[in-house]
Amino acid sequence: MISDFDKKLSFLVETHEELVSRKNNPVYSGGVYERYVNPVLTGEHAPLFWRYDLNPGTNPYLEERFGIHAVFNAGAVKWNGKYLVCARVEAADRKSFFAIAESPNGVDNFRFWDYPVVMPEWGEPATNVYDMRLTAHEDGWLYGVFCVERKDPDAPVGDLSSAVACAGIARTKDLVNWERLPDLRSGSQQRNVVLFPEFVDGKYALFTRPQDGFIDAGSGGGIGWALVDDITNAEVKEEKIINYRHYHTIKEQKNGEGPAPIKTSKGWLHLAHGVRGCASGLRYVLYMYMTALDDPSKVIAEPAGFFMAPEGGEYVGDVANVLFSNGWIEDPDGKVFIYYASSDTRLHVATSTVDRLVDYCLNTEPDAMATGKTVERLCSLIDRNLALRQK
Ligand code: M1P
Repeated sequence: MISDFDKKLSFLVETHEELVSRKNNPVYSGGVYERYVNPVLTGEHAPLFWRYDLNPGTNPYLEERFGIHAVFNAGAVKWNGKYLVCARVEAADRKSFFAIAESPNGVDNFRFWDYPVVMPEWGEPATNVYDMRLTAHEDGWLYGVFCVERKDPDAPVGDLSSAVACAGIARTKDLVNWERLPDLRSGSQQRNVVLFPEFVDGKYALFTRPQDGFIDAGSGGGIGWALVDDITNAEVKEEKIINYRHYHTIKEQKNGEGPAPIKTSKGWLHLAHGVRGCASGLRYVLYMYMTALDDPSKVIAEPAGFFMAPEGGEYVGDVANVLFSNGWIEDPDGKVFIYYASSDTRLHVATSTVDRLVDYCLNTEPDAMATGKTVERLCSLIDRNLALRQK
């Protein structure tokens, strides 16, 4: 006779396999990229052997023993022909950690490796780690730079929210064994730090995001740029802001570099997030910009407004109204897989090509910072299109 435990387990195994193996299809989304119908990873994609004690002797009711409610903000890399993401996995206890999932085609069938990343500690053990950017550096290492969060030792008694964020740095040759390097030293808190893939003047280069406090960028004017002599003892000595926040834009409150930029013949392609405040809280959207090939810190183009904003079900989740991206993969044929997360809950993919993204950046007009100019821009497009009709 089949026991209740076995019946429940077969149901779980069947539904999990259905979820993980379901095919994903693109939908037309306006020409620059295609969104896909299904998220590529959710908490439910986590293996059953992470979530359940599968021994009927110790778990007769087959209860979930380790809740995982969110899989989001993932670094990404093409590795031995597979599309790999290093996702932020958040357990029910609100601690997040990293785990690698791989797919044969980049858009579906993402399966987690058996174990999460066991990241060595550096200094005082972290309370939380998240948002790893993966960079295959020309020095031959694959780096992971991520946010490390610890309780603020100077927080007043009773303040159980204040924290200190800095950038953790680790490197690997196989994504299993990680060498943890000292955390980045900087005069301010840092989040969204990204390692540039090439040496610049013989130094390692970082995109930074200086911030006054744990949440607020404050006097931190935007995305920064810093050169570092030694990545095994990294310190921001000088930092310049290269991509500013602006009043009444999608990045009024804060912004942050996404994945490491993609090199193209016309410049470096950047994906970033911008944040503004509104009555419903903070709104996170994605935007793009380009920097010069011979100076990756010099902005040469930035289309007005957002590149992607939450749509439909993407609005809803643990932290509503958020799109965030810290991973993309460029295939040799120029196809780009953009891994973006919605509302700190699930991971999605959108696809485009380097050519289309460069075209978007170079041929979409920048924000002229005033409504009259926006109307002028629209009227000019209408003029040109209506003139076509009369031909
Ligand atoms: O909750 C939205 C995002 O908030 C933080 O990003 P930022 O530092 O730019 O505000 C991060 O915690 C990120 O993981 C999260 O998605």
